[in-house]
Amino acid sequence: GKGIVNSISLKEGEEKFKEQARKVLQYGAAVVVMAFDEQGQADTFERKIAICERAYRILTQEVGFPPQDIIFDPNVFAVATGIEEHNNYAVDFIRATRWIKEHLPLAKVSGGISNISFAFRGNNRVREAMHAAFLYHAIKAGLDMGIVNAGQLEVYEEIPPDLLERVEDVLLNRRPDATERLLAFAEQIKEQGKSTTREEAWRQGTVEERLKHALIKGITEYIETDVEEARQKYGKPLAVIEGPLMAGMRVVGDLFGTGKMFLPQVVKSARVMKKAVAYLIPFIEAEKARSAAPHTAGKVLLATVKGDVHDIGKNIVGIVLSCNNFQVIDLGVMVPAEKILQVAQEEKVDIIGLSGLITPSLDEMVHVAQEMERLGFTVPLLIGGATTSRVHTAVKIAPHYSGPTIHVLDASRSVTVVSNLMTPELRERFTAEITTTYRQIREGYRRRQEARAYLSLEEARANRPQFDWGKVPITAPHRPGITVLPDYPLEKIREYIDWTPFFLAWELAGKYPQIFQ
Ligand code: B12
Repeated sequence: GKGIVNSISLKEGEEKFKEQARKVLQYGAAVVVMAFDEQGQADTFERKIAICERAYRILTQEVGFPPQDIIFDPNVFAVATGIEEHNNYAVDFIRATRWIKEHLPLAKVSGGISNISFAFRGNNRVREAMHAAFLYHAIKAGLDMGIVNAGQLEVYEEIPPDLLERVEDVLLNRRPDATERLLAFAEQIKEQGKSTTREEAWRQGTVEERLKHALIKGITEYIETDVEEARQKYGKPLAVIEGPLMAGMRVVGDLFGTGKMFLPQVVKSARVMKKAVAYLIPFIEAEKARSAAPHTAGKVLLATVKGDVHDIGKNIVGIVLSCNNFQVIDLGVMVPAEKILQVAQEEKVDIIGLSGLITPSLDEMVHVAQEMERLGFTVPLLIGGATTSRVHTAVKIAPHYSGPTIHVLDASRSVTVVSNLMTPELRERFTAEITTTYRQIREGYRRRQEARAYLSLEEARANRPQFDWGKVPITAPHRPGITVLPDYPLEKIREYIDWTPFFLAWELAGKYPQIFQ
């Protein structure tokens, strides 16, 4: 980690500022620079950017401060205070953030998020909605980090539309009566807040909806009851994990990926998921104890690769494998290649399974495969985790290792794969099939790459689309806004369906409808 000094500013003039900056530099720390100068704290867009530009120039040109270690805090001030001059505060912060990211290379931007909603102290629902919406817009403008009470944060997508509209009216200063409208609405919500009806309405949904809601909102209160209901409905405990729970986590991932959920919220979701899985483990164990199916035991080493902390999926795989009589050695998360291979040798494991969910893990897995080859390993290498894929495994990982290298989609499939690998009569045929399939995938991939002839940069630029808007008739929409067509003939909708993703799912590359040609 790296220390961050919070904070310095031009409040006491340039000399003091430079002296403090040099001290920070001496310790190798990064620094938060408040948009503050001799005249006071910057409140307008113009003052914010002028101070940040001046501080940036002094730090980079006079002090020799690395620009990537400068974190500007362009001051978040409370909006909806009833004072007209405050109405543009959120807009000014967002604009200043965008300006800093565009004009002050490598500098970062931070902010004290909860300040924005100070006018609504005592009304958590409004405050939480304001924080989520403000973060959503500020992150889009380039905000890198923020200080916020993670317990006081709503999921952007979950803010009721009527509240969101009023909150965004205030934050984006969209109408002169925005503050009054939000205040009036806030009173209403406060009243409702006293009866818990609205809060608990989600309990009326189907079990799948309730599980999804609990995962998104990070609510552990009812998770065991709901998981039990789902277990009875789905019959098999693993089906609950791979069905509704994974579906919920996918939604969490999508919301996070689009900036509508934030890391502390995902941490809460992960806790809910872990609790749900923990509840199901005894059932998985009991189920396996009952089933008399013989299994060839073997030793499997599991690890989440270096740099990656995701372990929910790997843990599930570990449980499922141990319930199937395999001995599992779980090395945990962030495990360097050397450690994995050292333990694998010491313990004489039969199979190594790597888990990884972030893009850098894909390269780390390639590294592990290279090391296995270098050290003369022959045991099968299993690859799993949400960002891994069969194509990546076949194209990027398998060529580096002469032992079997197999992508495994989920925990249930891991049992079949490991069983096949551990059963002498099945192993050869199974690995031969995989080798052939992966070779075909590689050839298909290479053909697609070769078929792509690239233009030079100059040619591509000369080839840019030319629009002459003066000549193109632009028709105004028949009716602006959202038009809901609740009962529309499917035959008509059919014409508009883009089947490309369908073909992609079947690994048939090409765009629809040209794919038929
Ligand atoms: C929960 C979660 C977290 C939690 C993890 C908690 C924990 N203890 O695991 C926390 C909050 C800590 C977290 C942190 C981060 N996360 Co995260 N996280 C997720 C989330 C929402 C769900 C993951 C999950 O648990 N899924 C449920 C499990 C059961 O599924 P699974 O892991 O895929 O496992 C199944 C199979 O893949 C398979 N399997 C898995 N491993 C293995 C191994 C073997 C050997 C086998 C055979 C099979 C197998 O079996 C499992 C069961 O069937 C995903 C989104 C998603 N849709 O995956 C993002 C996601 C993975 N995270 C993401 C990111 C960016 C991060 C952070 C970098 C965020 C940040 N800015 O700091 C950090 C990463 C820090 C790090 N260095 O690793 C991105 C990754 C994008 C990318 N391509 O790089 C995702 C995709 C979200 C997104 N859409 O942006 N995250």
